[in-house]
Amino acid sequence: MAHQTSCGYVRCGSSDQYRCGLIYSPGYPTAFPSSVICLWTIDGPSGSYVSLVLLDVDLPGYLGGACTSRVLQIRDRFLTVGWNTIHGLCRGENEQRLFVSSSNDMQLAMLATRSGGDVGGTRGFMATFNISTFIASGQVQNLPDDAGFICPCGWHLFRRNCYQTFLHNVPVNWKESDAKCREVGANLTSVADRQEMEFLHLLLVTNVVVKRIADPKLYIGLYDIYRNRTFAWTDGTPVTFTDWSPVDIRTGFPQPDGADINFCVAIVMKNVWGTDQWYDVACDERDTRSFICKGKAERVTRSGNDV
Ligand SMILES: [Ca+2]
Repeated sequence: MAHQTSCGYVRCGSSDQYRCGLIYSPGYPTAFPSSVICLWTIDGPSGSYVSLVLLDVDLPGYLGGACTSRVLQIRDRFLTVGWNTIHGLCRGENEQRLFVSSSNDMQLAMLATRSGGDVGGTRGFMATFNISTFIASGQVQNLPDDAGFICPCGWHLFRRNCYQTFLHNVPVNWKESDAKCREVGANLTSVADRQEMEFLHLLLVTNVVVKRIADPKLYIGLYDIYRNRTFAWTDGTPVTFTDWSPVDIRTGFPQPDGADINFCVAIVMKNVWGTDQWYDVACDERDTRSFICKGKAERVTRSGNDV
């Protein structure tokens, strides 16, 4: 890894809480070195994500018309999963291109060696980045409707309901997680609309990504009642909103796909910036310890009956 002084890097904002910056190859745009190995890690606060725009790319990775080495690599990861190269460039791209990280960090690697290609006459690259956090489209805290309602310790109040993510000591299947919620007088959560989903997403960013007190796969109360993609909530509320993942990376199919007897539903977090992470999953599989319960909040009475 090269020293930061030799790899171009400018941050903006105060030094302890920078939120944006500029990254460029050594000598950009005039003097690309014959050999350079640089690694930049953009590291935002836990729960944030990184947006990177490649503004100008002109690299020496081509030799005789063929791509000989991925000179510039963009790497992403989520939670403890290792770095995954999501894009590699040999030379340049005509259009400016945006990359968004799954969670709070992103890596850029520059691996240009003299044998790797035609070094002469290239500018290198320049990119800008911004660090952001997920912002709900509406208010999700201190709602007027919630005045006078309370939740059990550790549960989260939203529109007169209480929510909590659980981390069971051993993996559970969907039905077992449903029973665990009922044991505490709740149900697996239903989600009535976008606002409730955004409230839940913020809870998941905190509990799954920042505090790590829940697994990234969490069962919710939706299930395929007739096994023909007719979905219902276990708490009996009508299905008025869904937030299916547009694609399952493993199968390539948009969700719900009914694959592998997928008759139950889980939120499988793969990034912090999008709520649309619902998957239909196998009901009997025990590959997560987590689920989300939702119960009615308690009204606090002035007479002191509940105190
Ligand atoms: Ca599925």
